[in-house]
Amino acid sequence: MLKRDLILGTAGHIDHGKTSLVKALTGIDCDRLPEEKARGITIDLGFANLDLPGYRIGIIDVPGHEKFIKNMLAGATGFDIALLIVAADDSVMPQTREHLEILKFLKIKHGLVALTKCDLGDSDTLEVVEMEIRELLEGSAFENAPIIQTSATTGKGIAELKTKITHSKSWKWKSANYSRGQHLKMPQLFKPQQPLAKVLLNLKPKSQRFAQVLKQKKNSTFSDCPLIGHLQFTAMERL
Ligand SMILES: Nc1nc2c(ncn2[C@@H]2O[C@H](COP(=O)(O)OP(=O)(O)O)[C@@H](O)[C@H]2O)c(=O)[nH]1
Ligand SMILES: [Mg+2]
Repeated sequence: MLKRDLILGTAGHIDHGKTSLVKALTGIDCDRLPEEKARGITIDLGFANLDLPGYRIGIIDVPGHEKFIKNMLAGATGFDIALLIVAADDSVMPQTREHLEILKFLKIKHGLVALTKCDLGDSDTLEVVEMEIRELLEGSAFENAPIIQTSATTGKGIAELKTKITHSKSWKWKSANYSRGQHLKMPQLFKPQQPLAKVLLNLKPKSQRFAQVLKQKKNSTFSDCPLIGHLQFTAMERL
């Protein structure tokens, strides 16, 4: 049977263990830039993949630092499923909230929560942090998302997380090429700063079909967001 393609992306505050969790899930270190290695933080988007029964999951790992929020936004436009990450020893922090707001803005409906670094918290702490997460998610599409206790250090919860991704009813119905990116609205994402014609010149042949459609649109200009490139075209081609 053909595996279904889904993009899962991380979200959450810096140092909460996003990149470590992706590595624990896939064996892939998404921090590939020398500067990321030197500073020990994620700067640009990182990519990994995970084959699960029935699904081929592409993973996008985003930076949690507030300075790199544009990169996070760029990655998040391609998410089908968000993996919101909150560290047990730090709980909900500013970029946990900010990234959640971005997920809401992009109308991403599917998600899970990983409570990371559980090796650093006792059961009372974990319970309190889970309560804070539930409070944060109240009223959002992620209100009933599963919260999985994990530790990239001990391996706790990694198998359970894979199982939850595989068996979630929430996205099970999706066909192999279902339309992702319904949430992308040109006027919202692209500010009238750069003539679209210029951007079109740089498009890869793959995107030319969509470029034709864009040409007919009124708001055919691009924002100055450095990342809007390939990912958004890929997502928008599916509109
Ligand atoms: N004790 C413990 N430390 C962790 C765990 N996951 C990540 N870390 C550490 O937390 C720091 C930040 O992790 P990283 O994955 O880079 O966080 P990110 O900024 O959210 O991507 C690193 O020093 C990791 O070694 C965990 O499960 N347990
Ligand atoms: Mg990281």
